Amino acid sequence: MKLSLENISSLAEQITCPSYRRDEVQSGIVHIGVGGFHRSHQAYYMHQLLAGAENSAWGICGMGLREGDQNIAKVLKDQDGLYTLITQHPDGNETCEVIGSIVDYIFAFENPEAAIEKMADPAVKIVSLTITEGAYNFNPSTGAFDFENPEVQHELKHPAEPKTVFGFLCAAMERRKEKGLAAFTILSCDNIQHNGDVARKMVLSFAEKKDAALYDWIKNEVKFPNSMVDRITPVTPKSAISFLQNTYGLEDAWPVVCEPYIQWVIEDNFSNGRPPLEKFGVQFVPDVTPYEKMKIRLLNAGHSALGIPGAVHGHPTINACMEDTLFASFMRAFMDKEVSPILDPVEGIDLDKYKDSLEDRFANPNIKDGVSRICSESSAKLPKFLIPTIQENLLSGGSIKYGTFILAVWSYYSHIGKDNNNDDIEIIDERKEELHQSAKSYEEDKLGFLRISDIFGSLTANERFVKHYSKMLDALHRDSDIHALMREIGDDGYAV
Ligand code: CS2
Repeated sequence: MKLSLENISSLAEQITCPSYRRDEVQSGIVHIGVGGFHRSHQAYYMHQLLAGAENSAWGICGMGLREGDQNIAKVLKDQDGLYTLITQHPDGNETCEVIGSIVDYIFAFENPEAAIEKMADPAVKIVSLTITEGAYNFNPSTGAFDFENPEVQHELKHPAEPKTVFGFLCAAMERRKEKGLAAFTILSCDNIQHNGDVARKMVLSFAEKKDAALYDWIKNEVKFPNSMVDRITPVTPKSAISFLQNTYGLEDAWPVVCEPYIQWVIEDNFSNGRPPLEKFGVQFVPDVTPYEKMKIRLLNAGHSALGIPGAVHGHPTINACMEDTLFASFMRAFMDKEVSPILDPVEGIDLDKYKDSLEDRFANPNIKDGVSRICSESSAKLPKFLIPTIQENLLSGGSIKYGTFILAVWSYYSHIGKDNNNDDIEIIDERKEELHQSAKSYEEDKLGFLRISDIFGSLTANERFVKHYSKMLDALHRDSDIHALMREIGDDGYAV
């Protein structure tokens, strides 16, 4: 039976379905970037909230700004916004639940006017974002907004034709301002430290170029809480679709698979009210900085520490990396020796236990999180997840060899594009060609890869870093033996 509103009462006999009247739910939230993560995380929290009485103002209207969002737009339209969330437990059990919190969806790429009008609806109180790390459009080494971006240039000249999140948000805020409406909150849910502050800085930079009065209005009225989000959500495997079909007779074209763990920590700083999410385990705190730094530098960088060497070694998934004891101990040593020393204490969190729990989560054999997802868009991720850790350790005189190894392997991976079985590595990165060209210059210039300064800053100027990096990259080019190098690094083959 096809997943749709019409079939929900029959489906409810087989599988848990929304218990609330979806036709009575209003969209108090517009969410830009409805990917797997949004559907396993925020939409799941809102689904729990909607099941409670008097919360019907907090449904979600999903929005897709990119051409590539057409698939999700079609699936959600065909299924009345419904989808199944499959939570995979480490013991092999799974929990399946139909989620109903996405009550509307606008494919903004095709219909920008409808998207702007929706965001200017008085019922909308929050616009939340999972637009990926790269879409914040800043130069990671200077932090400045990139006005060279051709899409940004286009939308500044033609405000009625927004392309990026900045064009859309500013057009909507302009309309709210004209109508005399209260501002919405802009809630970033991407893995960037100080994600709210970064979103604010970028939106204000764009608005300043557009219109001084709008700039002032945003500055005074719009709140941008920082938040830390967490739930591992792999790319949906085809097997999830057939599993639902075989187990429940349910036809869902795009379910979501995730782990049981879920966390959301938000600064309690909203422009126009917020849902009472604390009832569902969301933590509201005055300052999210220590939580987000801990999560991004340990979990996200830990993923890259496994995924990039894993891709070259030929491990398909993160749990396969964790089954390889050399990989698992490499990652733990990276966390213990290079990340823990630069973290601030986090109230109520025992760091060792947190790292233990990350190991368990990564090892969950039923998540099968592909290394290709982890390595995707590394050019946007590593300047946020890893490079600042290396820079901070260089300043303090701390260990850098584990982090440096990850960068050396990334360079080798971008250059050769083949794993140790001689199979092609699937590289997904907007800057793939540029990364390949600079990595390829290794023969003439060993540090060629690192000369992309907006990614690596001035790492090439640091002697200690350069010494380790060159030695590791040479070793990789000699025999690409990831295990041998991991062993050597662990055995103190590379002095601090
Ligand atoms: C991953 C994240 O993108 C990545 O490389 O580390 O998607 C990670 O799975 C989530 O942030 C978990 O909360």
